[in-house]
Amino acid sequence: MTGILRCGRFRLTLDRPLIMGVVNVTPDSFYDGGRHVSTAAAIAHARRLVEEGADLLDLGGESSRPGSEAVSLDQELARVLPVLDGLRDLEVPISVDTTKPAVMRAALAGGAAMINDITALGAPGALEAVAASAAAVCLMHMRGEPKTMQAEPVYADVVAEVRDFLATRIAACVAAGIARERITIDPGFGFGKTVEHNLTLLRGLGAIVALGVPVLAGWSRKSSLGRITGRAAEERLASSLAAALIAVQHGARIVRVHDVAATRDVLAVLDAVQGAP
Ligand code: 7PJ
Repeated sequence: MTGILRCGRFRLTLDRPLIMGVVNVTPDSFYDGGRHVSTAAAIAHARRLVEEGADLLDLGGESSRPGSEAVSLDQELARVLPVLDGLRDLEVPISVDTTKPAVMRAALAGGAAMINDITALGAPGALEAVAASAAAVCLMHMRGEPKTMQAEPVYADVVAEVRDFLATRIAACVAAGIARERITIDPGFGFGKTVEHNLTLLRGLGAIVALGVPVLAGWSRKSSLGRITGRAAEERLASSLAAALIAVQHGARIVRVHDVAATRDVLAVLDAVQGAP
C-alpha cells in the first residue's frame, strides 16, 4: 500500500481512514434523493459535510440505486457542473460519481479531483478521459446494471470474482497511464449482490485490500442493512456506522457515507483505541 492517493491538486495521506461525504444531486436517490435538487441546496449540504469533517466529497447526478433509470447526458451535466463550480474554493477534493466519459471530461475540466465510476471506467473512452487528467479514480465492481442488478445475482466465489475483476481494472488503468497512486477500488456493496454476498465480501475484504491500492467501502444506509435490522433508510444510522467501522477494521481506507459527523466520532474512537499505549 502506497499510503497516498493523488487526486488532482490534492494528495491524500492514508495513514488514517478517510471519510467521503455523499452529495447527491438527483431527484430519486434512495436515501437523500430530492433533498438537494437545487444547486444552492447541494452546495450548502456539501459545505456542511466538510465542516463535519469530510476528507473528500462525492458528487453524483445519476442515481444508481437498484431499479433506477439512466439519466441523459445533458440532465446529468446540468445537475453536476453548477454544484462543482460553486465548490471550487473548497479545501477538500471533490469526486464526481459518473459512468459517462463526457461527464468525466467536463467534471475534470470543472475542477473535479476524482472520478468515482460504478462501472470501473468500463465505457469506451472512460480510461482515456481519466488518464488525460491528474485525477484519482475509484474503480467499483458491479454485476449487471442498476436497472436489473438485483435480480438473483449468482457467484461461485464472490470474493475471488470481485477481486479478479478489480485486479483486471487496475491493470487496465495502469496500461492506460493512470498511476497506481491515483487508484482506489471498491467491491461495490449492494451492486448486484445479495445480503449474503455483501456480508461475505465484508468478511473477506482482506483479499481485496491485498491488491495493494486503497479500498473504498460504501455501506451507508443501504438496503442490506435494512434487511438485517428491519429498518427503513431513515433509521439506518446505527447500522451504517457499524458497517463502516467493520469495513475499516477489515482494511478499508475510505468510507463513503451520508452521515459524516457521526462517522467521524466512530473513527475517533477506533483511532483512540489503536493509538492507546
Ligand atoms: C456506491 C457508489 C458505493 C461507490 C453509490 C448509495 C448508492 N460509489 N455510489 N461505492 N454507492 N464507489 O448512495 O448508497 O458503494 S450510489
